[in-house]
Order: sequence, then structure tokens, then C-alpha cells
Amino acid sequence: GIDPSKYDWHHYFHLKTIYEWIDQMAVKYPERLTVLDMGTSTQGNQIKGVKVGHNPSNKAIFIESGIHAREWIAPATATYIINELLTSTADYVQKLASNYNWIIFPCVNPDGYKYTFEHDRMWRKNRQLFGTCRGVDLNRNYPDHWNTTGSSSDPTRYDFAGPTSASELETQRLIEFIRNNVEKEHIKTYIALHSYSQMLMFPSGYTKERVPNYDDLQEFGKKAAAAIKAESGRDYVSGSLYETIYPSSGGSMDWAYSEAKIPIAYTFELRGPPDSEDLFILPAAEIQPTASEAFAAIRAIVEAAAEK
Ligand code: ING
Ligand code: ZN
Repeated sequence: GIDPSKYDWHHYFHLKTIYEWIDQMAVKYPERLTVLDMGTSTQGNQIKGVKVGHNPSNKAIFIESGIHAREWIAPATATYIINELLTSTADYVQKLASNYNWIIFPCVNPDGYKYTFEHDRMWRKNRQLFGTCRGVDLNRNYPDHWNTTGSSSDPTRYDFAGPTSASELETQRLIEFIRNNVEKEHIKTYIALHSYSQMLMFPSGYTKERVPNYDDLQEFGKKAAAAIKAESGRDYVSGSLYETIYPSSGGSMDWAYSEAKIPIAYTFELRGPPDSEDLFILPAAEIQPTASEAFAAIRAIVEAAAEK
């Protein structure tokens, strides 16, 4: 690992370094940052997160990233947001930091993330063993219309939904954390970070049928896409997940929305590299602009929802 004081948004970092950086930020900002522990993964790695802000009457925004191991831009974006909330002197960021509590878990698939650094850059799933092959797609393992569309029962596949719904420890840890905290922390917004495709998607993933607050989610999504366009000139498409990317069931966002009843839920597909074969390998030079536009989109969603 490296010295965590060298942590920045011009490089991608190992799990260990991300966690050391979190611990260091907790020492630096003890009044505003609390380190959270979701428990351990299949291979015994910690699922560490943070809570920024602790006003008990504030609503909370929950951000999950790194559920897919190879999408390195997602954890990098999550740590960027943590850093902005703690260090930015911009008026609008300070308002976001004082008006909301932010619960952020940068790496909800730590075994997979480590594996992409040590063995296979293109690994997606967790590392659970099934005979001669490994891995459940954790974003197909959630208990909401599990394995009904856009997932596989074949453990050799990249979109293997698992042997049963919520079979994986990582899934169970997140479900348990949300169940224990959704009311206590007033979690009203759930954001899942992925790459690549430049999309801002809301439920449902498993059906084309519209959710009750479809119009609101569509409106906030359009405002978020406009915020990105204004910030970086990039075009992001917004819409329901089913209609925008591909039908798929068992995703964390669908579960958070329909089972945990978090009314504002999005999955962001962040940037991929231009003209490349390896669309998950975003050059490190693009971390900063990608993370910054994602934060602008989250801000737009949060502010649009507050006006309702
Ligand atoms: N895309 C997501 C995936 O899991 C998604 C899209 C999100 C599907 C939420 C289902 C639920 O396939 C990537 N790039 O991982
Ligand atoms: Zn993904």
C-alpha cells in the first residue's frame, strides 16, 4: 500500500489504501465523520463505510459503490464525494453536508475488488466458490423478483444470480445494515454507482411497469442529466433501468426501493473510456471529472426532491 496521505483522485487505489484513507479522514474530522462497519465479506474482508454528518433530524443519503469489482471508477467516485463533503469550501457543498447525513460504502464487494488488483482486472462478481468456478453477481442476488429476468442460474456466467436469493454474505450485510438504519437514519435516497454507459436510472429493473413515483424520478433524473451537461458537457441518459439499459432482476436498487421503501433510488452508470475495447478501464485522468459530474447529479436529485 501507499501512504494514505497520498490518496488522491488521479490514481486508483487498493482496498487497503481506501480504508486507511477513511481512517485518516476520521482522525482529521472527528466531529463530522464516523467510520461504519457493515461486517465482513465471504473471504473475511471488512465492508467499511462512513457517515458524514450526524444531525439526528437530517435525512440521509445512502451511496453504495463497488458492487462490481472491475468498475474502479465507482469506489473512486465515492471517496471523492466523501472528500468534497469534508473539505470543500464551496457554499453549495457545505449546505449539502450540513442539511443531510451521508452514509457511503465505497466497496461493498471487497473480495472482488482485491481480486481485480491482484489477479484479474476484469473480474465482476464476488469470490464465492461453486465447485470449479467462482462468483455471484451481487447485483443479481437481492430478494426482489430474484432471478426472473436478465440474470443466470449458471455459476460460470458473469450474471449468476446465486443459488438462492440473498445467498451471499455481502448481500446479507447490506440488507441488514439498511433494515437497521433506514428509519433510524431517515434514509430517503439510495444511489448505486456503476460503470460504464453514462446513464442515470431508477426502478424498476425487473419490469417495464412504472413505479408509483415514476414521474418524480424521471423529472429528477432529467434535472441531474442537465446538471452534468452544464458541468462537463457530457450527455447522460435518464430513465427506468428496464427501459434504459436492459431488463434485470435482483439488483440492490430494486430491493432498496420496493422492500426497504427508500423512495428515491438511482443506479448511475458513470463514464467508460472513449473508443476502447476495455470499457471498464477508465483512464485515471478521468476520475476527477467523472466523480465531479456524478456529485453534481446527486446534488441535482437531492435539491429537486427537497423542492417537492
Ligand atoms: N450495470 C448494471 C448491472 O448490474 C443494473 C445495471 C443496475 C442492473 C441495477 C440491475 C440493477 O448489470 C453494470 N454496468 O453493472
Ligand atoms: Zn456494475
